[in-house]
Amino acid sequence: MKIVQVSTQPIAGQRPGTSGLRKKVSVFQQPHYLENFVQALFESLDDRAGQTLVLGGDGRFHNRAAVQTILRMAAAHGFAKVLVGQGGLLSTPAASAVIRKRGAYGGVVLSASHNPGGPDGDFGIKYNIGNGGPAPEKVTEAIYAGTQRITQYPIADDVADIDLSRLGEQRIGAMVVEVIDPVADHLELMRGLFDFDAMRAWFAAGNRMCYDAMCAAGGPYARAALEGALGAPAGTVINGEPLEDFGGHHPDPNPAHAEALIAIMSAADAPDFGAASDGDADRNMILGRRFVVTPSDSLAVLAANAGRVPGYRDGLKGIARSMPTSQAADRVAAALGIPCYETPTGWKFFGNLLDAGRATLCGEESYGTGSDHVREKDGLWAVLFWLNLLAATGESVEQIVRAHWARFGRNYYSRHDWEGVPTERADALMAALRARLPSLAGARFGDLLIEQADDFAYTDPVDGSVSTRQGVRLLIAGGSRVVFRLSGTGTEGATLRVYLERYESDPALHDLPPQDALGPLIDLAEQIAGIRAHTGLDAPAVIT
Ligand code: VG1
Ligand code: CO
Repeated sequence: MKIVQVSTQPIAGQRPGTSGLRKKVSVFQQPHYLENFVQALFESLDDRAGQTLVLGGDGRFHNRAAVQTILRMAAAHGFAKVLVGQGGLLSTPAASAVIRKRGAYGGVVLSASHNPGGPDGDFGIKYNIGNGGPAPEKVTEAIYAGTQRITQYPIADDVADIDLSRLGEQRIGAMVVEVIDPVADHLELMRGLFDFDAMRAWFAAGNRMCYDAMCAAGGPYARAALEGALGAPAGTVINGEPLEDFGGHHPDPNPAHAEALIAIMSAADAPDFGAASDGDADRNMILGRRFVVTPSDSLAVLAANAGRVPGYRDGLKGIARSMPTSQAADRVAAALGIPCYETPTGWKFFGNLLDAGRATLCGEESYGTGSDHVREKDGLWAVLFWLNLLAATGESVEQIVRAHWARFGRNYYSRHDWEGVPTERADALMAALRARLPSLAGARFGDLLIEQADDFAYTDPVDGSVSTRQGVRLLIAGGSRVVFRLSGTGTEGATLRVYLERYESDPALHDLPPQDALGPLIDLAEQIAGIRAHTGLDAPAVIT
């Protein structure tokens, strides 16, 4: 193996966002773009020589080429071994599981998650540390700093591509590349948590399910678990073949982007249970027959029913949710007598709580749910958790959720995404909102009294690190909230996310259409933030 030093120079804009560095594929294809970032990453890992890395991605366009480049750079940096998913594929939760099980130093996940793929779509890269979770901010900031002072990077020059289809060991110089089954370790973990016999019996009794893998990384995992281990009929998983462009779709499991599944679950002969996962299979959407489960409710329902599932029978240590996620989980935590933590958006903020044994379940309003079994959100895990509940109770999805509302009350919830806003306009909106904050506390708008208005800041209770400016909150008397923040995962312009929540204890009022129930809050958000005037848009692009 010959190592060459390639001269390069810093490229602007390589700061990781909510979940890694995401850019258009064409940006990643520019000379040195990927290499510079990987160099800054490897350089930040002081004791990398002789270590084992995990590598894989969601299978989108550019995944395989990027895998080969990263392998050649890893060899030049003296890593002893890299575990790569077959075909370059590893879902985000599977990468987390493999890092933990194999005791790897860390892992590189190539994903832009729910963003569209293909030559004109997006690409992404993120680094996960030895606990299997996304690198915390101090690591991503060190990587970013490295990208700003880079002058050269080493790479193995005269080596053939690794055959990613062949399981087993190959070599680049002294470095071993082991191509692994991307599904096995994760499936084994699932078997240890859930009652596979009960779920198998549920299918054997004729209950039906539809899992939409959205032509993304989740397909092989869902097929192995549902159609393989659980004996569900072939065809239970649809769009199960990962495609480089996700079949032209947006692999984002929400009612707006998973239209085909919504249609199947709305039909007269709809299956009993519907689910979908995103590009890298860490998100999940849960559906009953003609019934949609809000992700925030899903977290609360899983927490309230955890005792019915083998892996959580001994109880939960705590629950953690991102700040914009509804407070439904807080009510469950209070009933269980366990803490509920509120963190900024992004899974990296859950890592310390999970490592310290303070939280067992975590969730985000953006269709992300997970637990301490890995350090990422996990789509298939959430789906199996629900399936285990259906099998254990014999109830339907709708019955379980309605019973939950009857006991805890309903947190009506919606997120409005205003997409494609010019960055300056979005920044101006947020700046104006922040400037108004001092005058909003105590202000009354019709029936709504704003009790507190602030910009969310988080102090990590484990390591004391502080993250500021994590979203503007209007906390309203009675538990309602409006939250504003800008997305940190997009690649074009800005996306304004407006999060709306209203608590309703009266069971007679648990059947309102959410947009109606939240109407006064939607009006309040417009009145205070001037969304239409600032963005120049008439309506949100996506409502979930
Ligand atoms: C979004 C979601 C956030 C999630 C993140 C990564 O971030 O809101 O909850 O953790 O995506 O998810 P943002 O900054 O765009 O709001 V994934 O499945 O795209 O890696
Ligand atoms: Co994802």
